[in-house]
Amino acid sequence: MKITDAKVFVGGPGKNYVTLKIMTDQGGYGLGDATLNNRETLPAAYLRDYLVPNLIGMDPRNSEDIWQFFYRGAYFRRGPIAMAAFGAIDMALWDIKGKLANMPLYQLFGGKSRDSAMVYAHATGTDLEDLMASITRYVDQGYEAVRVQCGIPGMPGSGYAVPEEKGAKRDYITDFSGVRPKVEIWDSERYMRFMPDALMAIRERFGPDLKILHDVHHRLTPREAAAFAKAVEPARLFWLEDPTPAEDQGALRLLRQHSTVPVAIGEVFNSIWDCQKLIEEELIDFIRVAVTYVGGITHAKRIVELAALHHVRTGFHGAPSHSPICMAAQAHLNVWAPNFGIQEYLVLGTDECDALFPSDHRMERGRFHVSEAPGLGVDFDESQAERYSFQPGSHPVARLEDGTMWNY
Ligand code: CS2
Ligand code: MG
Repeated sequence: MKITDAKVFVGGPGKNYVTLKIMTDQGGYGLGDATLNNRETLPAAYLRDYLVPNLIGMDPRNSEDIWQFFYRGAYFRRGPIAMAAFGAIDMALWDIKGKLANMPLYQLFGGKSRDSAMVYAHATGTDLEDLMASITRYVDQGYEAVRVQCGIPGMPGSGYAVPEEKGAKRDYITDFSGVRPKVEIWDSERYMRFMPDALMAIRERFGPDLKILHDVHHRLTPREAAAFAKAVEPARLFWLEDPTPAEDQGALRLLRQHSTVPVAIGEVFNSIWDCQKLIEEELIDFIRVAVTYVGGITHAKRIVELAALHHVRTGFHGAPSHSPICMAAQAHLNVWAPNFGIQEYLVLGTDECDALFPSDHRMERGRFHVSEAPGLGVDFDESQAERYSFQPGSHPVARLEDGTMWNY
């Protein structure tokens, strides 16, 4: 069996999805997602210029060897661009394998450990009352878990993932007015003064059962993060996400000495080496890698298995930047993984997105139900894809009030 061709598409409804389609000499095909938020054309170029020409003629069933060939063969290893490109290939090869076996992918991993996967939604508010209203909307829809982000009084620009107007949503932070980012202002002191009481007020309003998550988006120093984690303990969070800059794996030691708040980190990681220390030293409780950014299912599974040895559960990244192909790969891992924790999932399944990526995966009352179709269980409609093209966009950047650049 041989790979005969592979095509790369960039575009989608309000997003720049990077979709890879690998064709075989037996008429079948597999799909992969290489979307790297706000840098989408780069994994697409890596695929088109270097990886696809090498893929032609390879046996698509040898997904492990193909992964090693690209990873080791590049010599200059890792990094988000390369790993997203390898990730798309790996997903597509698993998709082909599942279709050959005529089984949904989770069966090839070891079957189901659960019927569906708990997901969390994003509640956002310009102020606490606005946030409470947003949480209520999700609780009423049956969600058991909600990430809460709130505007900070006195902070111009308000804070990470906060909407501009009351009642508005801010799920997707990319601004498509061009590649020059808008500037948001950050003030750790004001944030640390306000947020612990706000989280406690949410706990009191919604009672003991709601799973409350909060994302610091890498903005505190290790000492500040330790103090913050201690201060939010009474709110009994499900997790505190990215309290410190993710590249410093040692930064969480101080937090661990001062607090038992569950910690989640990893959405910016590209490999097992980025989280090895965090997992082996048991400095985290949830690993948040995305299947796309860590080189696909082959490498993500290795991370999940290392995590399982150290009581670390999964909480895969599910920002709307990932296409339904990545979300499908994660859905299969979620129903299999013995150490599944939760899945981030933003309901952005607009009609256009469903038309571009038809599937039987379904979300119901805060739970994701995996499709029983062979392979990944998601398709790609090329005639729909013709409607879209790359749109330049950017994240905002963060600066302190005096102008100093900070972590977005
Ligand atoms: C966020 C992301 O989902 C999350 O937890 O931290 O939305 C992140 O800001 C984006 O993926 C950046 O592209
Ligand atoms: Mg996050």
